[in-house]
Amino acid sequence: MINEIRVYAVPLSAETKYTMSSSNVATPMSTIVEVVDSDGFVGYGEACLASPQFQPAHNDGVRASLAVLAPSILGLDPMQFTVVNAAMNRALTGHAEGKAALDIACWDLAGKRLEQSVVDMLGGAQMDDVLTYHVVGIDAPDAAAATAVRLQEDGITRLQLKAGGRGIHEDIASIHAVAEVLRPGTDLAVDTNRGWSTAEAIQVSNACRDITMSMEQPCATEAELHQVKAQIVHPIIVDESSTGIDAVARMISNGLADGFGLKATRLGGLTAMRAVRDLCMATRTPMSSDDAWGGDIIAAAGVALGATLDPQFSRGAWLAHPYHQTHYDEANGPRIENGFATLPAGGPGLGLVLEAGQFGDPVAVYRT
Ligand code: 0XW
Ligand code: MG
Repeated sequence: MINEIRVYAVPLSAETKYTMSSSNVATPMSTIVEVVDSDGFVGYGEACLASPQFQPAHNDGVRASLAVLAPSILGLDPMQFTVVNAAMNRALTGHAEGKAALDIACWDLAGKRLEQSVVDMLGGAQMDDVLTYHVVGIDAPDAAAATAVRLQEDGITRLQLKAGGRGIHEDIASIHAVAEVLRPGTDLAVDTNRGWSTAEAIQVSNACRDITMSMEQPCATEAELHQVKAQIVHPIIVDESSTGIDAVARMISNGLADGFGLKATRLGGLTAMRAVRDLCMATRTPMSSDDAWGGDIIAAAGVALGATLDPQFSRGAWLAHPYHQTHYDEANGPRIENGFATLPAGGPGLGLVLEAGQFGDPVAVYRT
């Protein structure tokens, strides 16, 4: 049974400039949880929001939510994910990010108990190395194109160009500049992180009608996405509006979503991601397995889930470490080579080797 939960705060500064329509990423404080059971097995989970503007949650709030969530699962069997999640949902409405950190730690711990990898517990890998996608930030057209060239030289075949938060003529110029340097086989998504009005989204789509690309979360709300859907020529990928399995099911069945950008921390962890994955795969709906920001723990969870996707319906995984260059496990933390992320090979669970005390003093400790 779970008898101790320790919480750590770890800064993960963006060393490479990282820009979105709503915000620039500065120094997000990642929340790491260490869940210990009565036999001394330890599991790790993590949640980290890129910026307070990105989605309705923030990093101090994650740690505040744990003051309610952690005590609610003390004494429970960490292998019983359904029971653990039900207890957290009874204790606190919402706050999926704190729930995700604890849920992921339970998967890691359960894997160590079972001597199985989280990938195998999720059903097994359909890819050994996981396709990744990379961001081209908000920039002048020539600078954005230069980044796109460099990323493709590094073997990247999936680009996410950020847009929004400035005049749409600048966005349109950057989209055209990047499109001109795309190699055959490179996929382009233009992501405004909720940045355009409906009129702007329609204008951009029309101005880029000859470009093969998708539009990721072009507007802020599901209602606005519906409004633009009939008037744009590009597929819609839903990111910020995919807040839970109910929203995902609705947007698949009403035809709004052509694909999803999914994050374990927004959905509530690997248990929730597994359910949404099964829904997406059963309905042949492409999805990515990424997260807002974070280190090796959330990356290992994202890559594990990403490896289990049917390759035809995988939009890839996104990892933050190329931007903050921090590894918790230098040897096993997921690496990207030639556009693919490796699965951590450090043993069962998430496959990372983490040491007690490596994250400094806990900011909170909860005990039975
Ligand atoms: C590229 N991401 C997965 C990471 C950022 O924090 C935001 C995000 C997205 O697709 O919006
Ligand atoms: Mg997005």
